[in-house]
Amino acid sequence: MAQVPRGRAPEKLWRISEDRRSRLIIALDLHDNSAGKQQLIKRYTGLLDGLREFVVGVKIGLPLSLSIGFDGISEILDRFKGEFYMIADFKLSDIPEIIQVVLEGFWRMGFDAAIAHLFQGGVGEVRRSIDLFGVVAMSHPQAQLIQQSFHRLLEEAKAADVNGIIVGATRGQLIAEARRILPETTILSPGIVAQGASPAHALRMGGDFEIVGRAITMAEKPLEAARIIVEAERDVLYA
Ligand code: O7M
Repeated sequence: MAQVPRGRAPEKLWRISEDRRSRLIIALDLHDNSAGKQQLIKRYTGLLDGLREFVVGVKIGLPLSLSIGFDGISEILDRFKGEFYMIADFKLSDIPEIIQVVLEGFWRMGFDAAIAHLFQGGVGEVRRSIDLFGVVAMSHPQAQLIQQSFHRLLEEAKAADVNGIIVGATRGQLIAEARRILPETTILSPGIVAQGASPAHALRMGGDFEIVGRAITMAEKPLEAARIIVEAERDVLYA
């Protein structure tokens, strides 16, 4: 049975995950101006309705916001915040006062968590109205500069006492290293399938949750795509 990390864990995320026996967070990045807003909201809510058996968290950022606006996002939050862990991914990298105000806005909208960069410093000063995750290592091959600062960013994550960190699933060794250095910190890993990491790879390396976008949202059968990923995760977690 998988262990829930102690530390400052994102409790709602772990609770839903244990109920559903899943570590899958969906990234709703579909950016689409081809349809009307209400039609798009219907499409996204239909997608989430169909996926609640397997998905525990929903990550929303600029692409979806540009398609349906913040009021459209609020509609989705109102409908689904009771069932999923809702994450605002705008990769904040600002002065602490501004991050704090933005977190309060996200909290009012109904988000459970947000994602911030750590390299700008000061994240530890932010009074948090919702959970906060810090980016430590990114999945794309060009992320060299950030990767050179990997250990410094882990220190920053620890000092800021974030609720979790982001380490790309394409960087398995860095997941293992992050787990070694911060044994109780929740690790979220994007980069599954569309960016080359196989389902459950991040979990095998010591990560906790896998963020998946296109492999599900653009699949002909999103439910089947999600099922395959979650079954691979269960093989690792509950073998
Ligand atoms: O599965 P994909 O490749 O379609 O989508 C991956 C999602 O993860 C997408 O929403 C990216 O913004 C996000 N992501 C990365 O792909 N790489 C990173 O290093 C970090 C993130 C991320 O979510 O950061 C919080």
